[in-house]
Amino acid sequence: MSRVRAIELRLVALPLVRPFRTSFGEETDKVCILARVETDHGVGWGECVAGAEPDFSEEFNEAAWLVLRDLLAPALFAAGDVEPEGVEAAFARVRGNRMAKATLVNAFLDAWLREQGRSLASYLGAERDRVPCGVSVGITPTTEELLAQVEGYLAEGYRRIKLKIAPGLDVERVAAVRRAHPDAPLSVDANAAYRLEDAETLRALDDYDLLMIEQPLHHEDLVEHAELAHLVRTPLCLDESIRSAADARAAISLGSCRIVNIKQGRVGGVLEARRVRDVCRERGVPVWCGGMLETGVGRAVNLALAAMPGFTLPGDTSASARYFHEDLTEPHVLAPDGTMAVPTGTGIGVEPLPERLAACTRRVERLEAP
Ligand code: SMG
Ligand code: MG
Repeated sequence: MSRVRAIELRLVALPLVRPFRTSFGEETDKVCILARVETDHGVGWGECVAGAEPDFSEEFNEAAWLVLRDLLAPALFAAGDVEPEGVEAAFARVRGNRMAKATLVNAFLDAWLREQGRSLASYLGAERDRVPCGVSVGITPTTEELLAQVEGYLAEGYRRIKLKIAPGLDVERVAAVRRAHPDAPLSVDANAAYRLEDAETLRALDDYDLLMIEQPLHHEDLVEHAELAHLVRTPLCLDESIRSAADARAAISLGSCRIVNIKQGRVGGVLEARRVRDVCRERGVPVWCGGMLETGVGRAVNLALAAMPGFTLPGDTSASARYFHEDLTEPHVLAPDGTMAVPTGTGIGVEPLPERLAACTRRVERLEAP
């Protein structure tokens, strides 16, 4: 049991090594909230995966800041002595806002595990000390540039390449990459950009031996995903649609997907992420660990998650160098065999480096228990 005494919220901004374009927009900087939780026994860090705009999800930084400051922090202070599940219970009165909740669930868990001298990976029952990694390639201005990026990532050792697609920037691009790399493990991610009427285009992707099509349709269209699953051969994977273990149960029961992308930050933290994994595992559905361009803080959490049994496909757990010239933490490094080390230190196993943190901080607010 631990009691939270203070929470520091911090908005940070780090330039990305290259712009990241998806079907819904382009980012040139990673801007996110970090929370530093102080308990009566120690300190823990959490990263919020919300972005600057409500595009990937309804949540976005300014709204998440308000929810964290005015609702979740007071609820956590009022909860008194708690264990990690108690943090989730303290937040139950607030509907949704899972990205904001994940920030404090994970930060509390980090502090709690550090106090016990235990790593997150061991707490989650991780069975591997290294995980195979994939990489997500944004939409590029030209096909040539896409081919150059894919070439580079394969040369670095990445075990799976995910191509972002959007209507009009799909079949030809995928065909070009497949021609250049006949045996590379490839997948695509549409970030909800298509409609069921686009089934012909999506069916055309069947010719390119893709591991999956990720989130082709709207995030609320589980039934339409199930219909689409009958029209394409390539397995469908859901990302935005899965916000909880209950969502995973519904999607699998309906036949909306055959694979699930688990992002702990999207589902309310690592505890719920583990429940999503459990639901999928009981039903024989493979899962993999998604990414939200996290800094080294969130990425450490993702690596621990990806090391759990059931995570049978390479995740979007790429190296620090894929995202940043300088990460906030010591860098996560890809080995030539396409694997990365799961942090072994206590808690999440990493901490922001004070000078980097200071350099990229845009705003800080300290909240104290009454
Ligand atoms: O962390 O490597 C990463 C990014 C992986 O493509 C990625 N994430 O829909 O899966 C997804 C996207 C969402 C990112 S939007 C900021
Ligand atoms: Mg996705």
